[in-house]
Amino acid sequence: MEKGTEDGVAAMAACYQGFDPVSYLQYNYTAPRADFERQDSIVPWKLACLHRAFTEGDVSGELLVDVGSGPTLYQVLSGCEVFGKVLLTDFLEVNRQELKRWLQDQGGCSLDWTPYLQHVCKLEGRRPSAWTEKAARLRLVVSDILPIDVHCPRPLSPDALPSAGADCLVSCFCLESVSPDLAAFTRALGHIRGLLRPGGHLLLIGALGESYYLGGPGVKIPVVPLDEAQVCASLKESGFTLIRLEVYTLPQDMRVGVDDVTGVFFVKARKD
Ligand code: SAM
Ligand code: HNT
Repeated sequence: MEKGTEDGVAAMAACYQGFDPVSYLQYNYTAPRADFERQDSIVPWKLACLHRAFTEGDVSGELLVDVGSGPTLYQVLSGCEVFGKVLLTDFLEVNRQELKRWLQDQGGCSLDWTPYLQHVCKLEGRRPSAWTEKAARLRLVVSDILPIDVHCPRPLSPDALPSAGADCLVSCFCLESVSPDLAAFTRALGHIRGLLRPGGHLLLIGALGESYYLGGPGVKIPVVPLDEAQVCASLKESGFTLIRLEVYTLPQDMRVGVDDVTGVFFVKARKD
């Protein structure tokens, strides 16, 4: 790594030492951003994109890897029905611990995922009360919660994946919020591409036009502000073929002062 890049990456890692899962969940995963009664709320939009992507028929295989899971589970609620094995990953131990508490079902979780599970059951045409079955399915298929660093050419430990690679990757709000600049974002995309088998799919969700977000009270984390054209160019440059890009524009009342995000993109792409 070049010196300037190395410093930028180190500065991001230092920022993340202040990340607080409880605040982050509160800021982004409660109403108004997660309002299941509203058609135009962002979280239901993300869940619908993921549901569609996993049920179109082209995404299949045995192993799904979620890159930079953070303290959240919503991003694997559809995929856990399609894949027999799901790996969750994050850079921070506090986030891996949060996920572990949910998986072990022994209490102490910072967010109740029930409305999320119920909502995705509805998308799947099941009764909302089937949420307990979905929770059990997710606990069954998540085989591990591993450390990851997308700035490393090999982001996971060498024995974490079968040599062929994963069949599918999902990654939400990770790469742009851990990269010091656009070049690092594109490079990180290339690094995670190495985790995927040829022909495997990437489902990528991220922030548009965002220059910072709060990882906790007073913890301002810089973000690479992206536009749609830059997302497409980075994908191409790092060896992905775009299948679909969708954009959600944040309504005024969802701009709640925890970041300056203006929109959210959803990408379905393939590694050739
Ligand atoms: N995926 C979750 C979501 O959709 O809300 C969390 C996204 S959060 C904005 C960014 C995550 O990236 C944090 O959980 C953080 O710990 C993780 N992270 C920080 N540095 C990273 C790195 N170098 N490699 C991979 N993940 C990193
Ligand atoms: C995290 C990113 O659902 C914007 C927005 C939502 C969820 C997570 O860069 C971090 C995040 N949302 O609206 C954002 N900031």
